[in-house]
Amino acid sequence: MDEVGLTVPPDAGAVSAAELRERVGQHLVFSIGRGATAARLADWRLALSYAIRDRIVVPWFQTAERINAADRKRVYYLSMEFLIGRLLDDAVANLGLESAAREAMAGLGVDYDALVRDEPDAALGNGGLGRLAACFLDSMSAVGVAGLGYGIRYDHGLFRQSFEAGWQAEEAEDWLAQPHPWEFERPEASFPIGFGGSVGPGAGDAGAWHPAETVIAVAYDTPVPGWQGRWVNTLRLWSAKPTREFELQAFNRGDFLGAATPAVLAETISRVLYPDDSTPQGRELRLKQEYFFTAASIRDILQRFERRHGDLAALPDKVAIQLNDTHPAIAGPELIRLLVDERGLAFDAAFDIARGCLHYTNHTLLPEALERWPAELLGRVLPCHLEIVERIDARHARESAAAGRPSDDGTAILGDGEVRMGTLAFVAARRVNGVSALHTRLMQETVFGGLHALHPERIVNQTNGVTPRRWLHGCNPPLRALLQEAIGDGWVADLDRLEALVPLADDAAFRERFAAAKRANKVRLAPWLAEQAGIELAPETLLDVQIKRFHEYKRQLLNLLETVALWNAMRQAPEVDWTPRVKVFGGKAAPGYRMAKLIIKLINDVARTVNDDPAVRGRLQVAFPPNYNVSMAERLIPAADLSEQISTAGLEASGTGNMKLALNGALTVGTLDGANVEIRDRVGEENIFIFGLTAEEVARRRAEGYAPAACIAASPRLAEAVEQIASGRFSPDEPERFRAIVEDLRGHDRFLVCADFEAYWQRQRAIDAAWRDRAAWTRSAVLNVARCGWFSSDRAIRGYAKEIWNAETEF
Ligand code: F58
Repeated sequence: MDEVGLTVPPDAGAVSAAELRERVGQHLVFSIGRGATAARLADWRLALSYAIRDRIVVPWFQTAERINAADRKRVYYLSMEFLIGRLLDDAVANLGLESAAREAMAGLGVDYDALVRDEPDAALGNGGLGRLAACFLDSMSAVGVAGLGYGIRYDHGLFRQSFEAGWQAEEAEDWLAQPHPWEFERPEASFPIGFGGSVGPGAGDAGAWHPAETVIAVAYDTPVPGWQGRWVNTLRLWSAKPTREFELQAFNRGDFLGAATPAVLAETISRVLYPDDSTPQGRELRLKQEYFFTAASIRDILQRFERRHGDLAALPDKVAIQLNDTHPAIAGPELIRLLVDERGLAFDAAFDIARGCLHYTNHTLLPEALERWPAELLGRVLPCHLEIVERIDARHARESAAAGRPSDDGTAILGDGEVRMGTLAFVAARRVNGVSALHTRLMQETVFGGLHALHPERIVNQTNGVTPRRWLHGCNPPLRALLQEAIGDGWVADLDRLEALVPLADDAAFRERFAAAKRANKVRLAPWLAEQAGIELAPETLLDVQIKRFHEYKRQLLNLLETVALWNAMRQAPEVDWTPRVKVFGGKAAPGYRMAKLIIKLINDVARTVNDDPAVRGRLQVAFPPNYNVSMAERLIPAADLSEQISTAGLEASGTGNMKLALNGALTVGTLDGANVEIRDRVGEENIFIFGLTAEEVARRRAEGYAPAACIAASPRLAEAVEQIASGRFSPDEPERFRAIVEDLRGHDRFLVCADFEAYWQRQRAIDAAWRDRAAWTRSAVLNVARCGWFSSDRAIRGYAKEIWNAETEF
């Protein structure tokens, strides 16, 4: 770096407020082109972001040099989604520049917090899967893994949600409307990506592919600084560009629109994030997106390897590739194709190399959410890859037969005219992991049972985690300050240190300060909640939150039925001293998921009825602020008292919101599902409210022939709530509106809402009672924080590095 005469000191943190202020002023003028008097909030935000980014660049180069010098094994995290959120405050905190940034901006007459809030969320993901990828990026930098995230630079992230008369409406999201200050465009890092065409006899034994259509994948790099800026990895997102801006012949003919059409078509590939989280869309464009970013990433990986190494057989020693769900599962066939067609390796050698590098994380066992592509479609869009998939399938069948375990339809990749991407990913991977202990066991016993019998060493568990930087240090300043005083700040990089709080749970003075921090978060939330949802949140009120995507298995409907039953009970017994509650719902439904959207409307209709009822004023309110996203989670989580994790047991792979809420001192009401089980194991049975059927009981009930009508008949309060919904009590303008919900509850109830209702109701009443002994409640909350250190994504990444990637960590 010296040779380019850089004057920026390499020590990221070492910058004074005065110096930073000077740099912000320079960026405002020379990067944004605006003077201080004309500058708008966004201009100041961009100027500060560039000034902060300047502090990251040198450590970024140094990280690359260290990785190269040590020839470290690299870890590539391939994910269709990175649900990043805002970056400014995160970068500032990671670099330890909070007070410098505040002081610098105050000196310029600008409020730092307003700048932070001005940044649009980078919402390049749907939910947990995308947010996990973002936490893992943070942790790979925090613990010093030589990691690189690959994804798509969508022009439009997840849609913006609003409510029109209580119905979800979707609007296009536009995060790139203003410059995105954190990225560097890399026009030189680009690859042509082909689609369609034919496969002829050619080099190698897989046949050469002649695509009919080609687009260019162009890289955009965002540096990802770890804690204290010591290590900076990269997020590389691909954008689709046309091979030619104009078809010149058409242009010269005067057909200007026609001349631009191929370019527009090419660019549609990275135009928009698919908002579907329930069913694989049978859409060609989605398949093209998957191949587009996977192919670009694999080529980039090979190119980087080949710059320093000759022998491709060494690829598995130097490269680990993690597939975040099956969306990049075409990586296996693509890597084999490149090794065979372009490097001249034999198929079997190429397969062994690919399987040495690839690892696959599964995030769902819901059959309708497991990706499958019609073989016809795959063959049309990726003809060469379909041939390779057939060869992989045949080889796997041979291998299995040779081991005396002939594969069957349950273990075949191709079947019923479809390519089963989960099976493909499994067969082409060295390790396959589930995301909680229960989920991993269910993978082994159910969906992947046949494959597990063939390859008993392949499926391993890595329970999810969340980054303590964003999800405690960043989002919860009052608790952060208290922790700093009580136990220092070592926990930010080593979350297990929260255990030092355990004895403080019995210290009344500490508990009071802990409760005061929670209270401060609620006071901070109140005006926002009033503005967003017309709700008055008094700090003494129990704040009960269910924030996550809308899906029937997550059972927002169970929570709502309990709300209706509680409303009835309060009206019927006004003399009782009810525990006051505010119930908050937050989340989006996939635009095509009709039932989920109807449940959203029902929540809004119930909310209106309950909130307008003077009989329950000050006792029960329902809030549904629209457009739940990462930034909203950062507001709600620190203030929450109760965390709703009530999925049908066996269906939530892990959950990560459950970890964030517990880490911020909310108590969980939950089923024994996903990582709730591990949260219970750590915080202790007495500090969590578990209820309902277990995964085994759910399976048994279903096998016995579950009839929800009997559960409804046995619970008068459930029957009353269902009847009110059926008779239009919440929709007098359209009494039949919720018929689909009622019919489903009474006749089918796939997710066993009715079976778990009474247990849930009883647990909620126990929670009401527990809230009244505030010292005991706070003690439990402290113990939740103290014992949730294990749910750090740093622990998860260290686990992946050791048990899956065989990669070093720096620290
Ligand atoms: C989630 N999956 C799981 N999928 O539901 C959750 O239990 C888990 O904690 C989390 O992954 C992280 O492991 C999830 O978020 C999606 O959003 C997909 C988006 C693309 C289509 C299919 C679903």
